[in-house]
Amino acid sequence: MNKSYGLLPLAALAAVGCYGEKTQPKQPNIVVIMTDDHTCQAMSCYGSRLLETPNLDRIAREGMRMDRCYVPNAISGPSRACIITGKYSHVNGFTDNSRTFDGDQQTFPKLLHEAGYQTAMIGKWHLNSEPQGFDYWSILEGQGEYYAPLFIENGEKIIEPGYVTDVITDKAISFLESRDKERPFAMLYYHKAPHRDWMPAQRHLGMNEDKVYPEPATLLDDYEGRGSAAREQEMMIAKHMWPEWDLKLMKAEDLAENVSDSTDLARTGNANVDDVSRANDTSNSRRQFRNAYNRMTDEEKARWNEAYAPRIAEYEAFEDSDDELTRWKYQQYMKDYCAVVTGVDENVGRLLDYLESIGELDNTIVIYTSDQGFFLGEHGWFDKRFMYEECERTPMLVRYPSAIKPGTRSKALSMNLDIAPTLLDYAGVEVSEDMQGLSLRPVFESNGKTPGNWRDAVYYHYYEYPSWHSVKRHYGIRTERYKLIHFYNDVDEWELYDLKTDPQELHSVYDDPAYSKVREAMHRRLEAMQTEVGDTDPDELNGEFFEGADKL
Ligand code: SGN
Ligand code: CA
Repeated sequence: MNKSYGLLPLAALAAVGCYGEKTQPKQPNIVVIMTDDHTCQAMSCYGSRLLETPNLDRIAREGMRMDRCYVPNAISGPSRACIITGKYSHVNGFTDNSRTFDGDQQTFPKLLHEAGYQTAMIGKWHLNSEPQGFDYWSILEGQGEYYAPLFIENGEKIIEPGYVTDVITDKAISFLESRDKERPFAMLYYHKAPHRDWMPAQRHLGMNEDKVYPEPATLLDDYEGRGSAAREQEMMIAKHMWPEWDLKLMKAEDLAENVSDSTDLARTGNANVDDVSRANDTSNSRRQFRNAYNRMTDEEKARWNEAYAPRIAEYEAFEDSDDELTRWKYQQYMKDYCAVVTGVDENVGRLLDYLESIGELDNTIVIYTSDQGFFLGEHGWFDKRFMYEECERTPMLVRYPSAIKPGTRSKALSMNLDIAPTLLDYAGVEVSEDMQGLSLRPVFESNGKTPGNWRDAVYYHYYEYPSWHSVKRHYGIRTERYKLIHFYNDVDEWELYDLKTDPQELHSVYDDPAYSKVREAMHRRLEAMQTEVGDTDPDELNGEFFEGADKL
């Protein structure tokens, strides 16, 4: 038996209602729930008007909702690497999705494992090297598939029948069932959903058919007031959302496995992004969707065809203006995205209920987060990558009743880099000096008040350009009120936003004389931050060949 558990019976350790150190078990269980591309705008506990997420809301109601949690690099692999190392991308080396994570470096699962935890990694890993430090791992290959997903399980490839969100949860529960009950566990339970192309589970097909979603005010944004990065991206619902892959506008007769209509090789690794940009290369759309669709069983396909037939008919009859088409596409996007989030919500509920049924829920730190936020039509966009609020900010809910008062909300500036030191802190494992995140323990244990000497700014650096969606490289800093961004590489442009007067980040005030003092102060703060985090030559990748182009 682990010695820290030997001291007191579990029931006594899981005291509710006291938020001090004394009542906490030395080694609580840990479950980090991560979704892919889920954003606060699609969670009812964050005030979403798009859908209800009762099980995620439960975590917020029984724990803490963090309102200002930011990622240092809003893209999958990099964000995941930041979480497990507690270090920025320029330090852990995983700057963009093409990299291969150096798994020999220190990570929090490894440290927990050494401290006696049983560790598991289940779902989307996306770090391109084998997981290290886990007793059990079962990961999706690359992005993974919604139906009949392929897993690599402790090194062996297996296709699992069913729907990915359900399968990941089944695996999580069976790991917990077969664990050594004498030792604490730390499980990374990482969903593929709701990543593009937003394929709902069978039971959710058509569930949002009659809904009309509120449109974001900036759905038809003209990008006035910002620089070339906002204008030149390729993530517009109007132009870059593909009819077949994204909107499922493909008829059964075109979907047969033996039909082939393109020689495009982008997904298999030979596309030259200089010739044709990915997001503009719609020849992928049909092939990708056909591949995804043909993972379904015949019964599943039949239900799918029935569910999407009305949408296809509507599209074929569409005669309205381009703006109306954008608005229509936005509605279809939301129907699918929200249905996929419902699948996540149900499965998170299933996992919470399971933990409760075995008596471990209150003795477990449950974190819910996403690898970044996402655009749900704001600025006319889908995808992420920008240092703008919708995706730099990520959801963060934490339930741990012996440290966190139920129903608290925190406005403290937090980062996903903080997850590693926080968990190590609660597990009683020393947090090494080179970890760059902060333990959130003082934030959790001050009933929603931001502790006095807490951080006053968060740093950001995005590198993946040229690549998917053509978002230019940029770095910057966000404080309570302002955001300073530098777009570099093929441009040299600064943006400054006053988040108090312009929360939607529509008008850069960088050249506004009224903000000259703020601008200077923000430049100074940015430089100090870059020194502090060790990103002292942030433009250094300038001109370096982007090795990711053929691997993403
Ligand atoms: C895929 C998607 C992109 C998406 C990246 C990165 N294209 O390449 O739209 O930006 O993943 O997403 S798709 O045609 O394959 O859907 S990330 O969350 O994994 O970083
Ligand atoms: Ca993602």
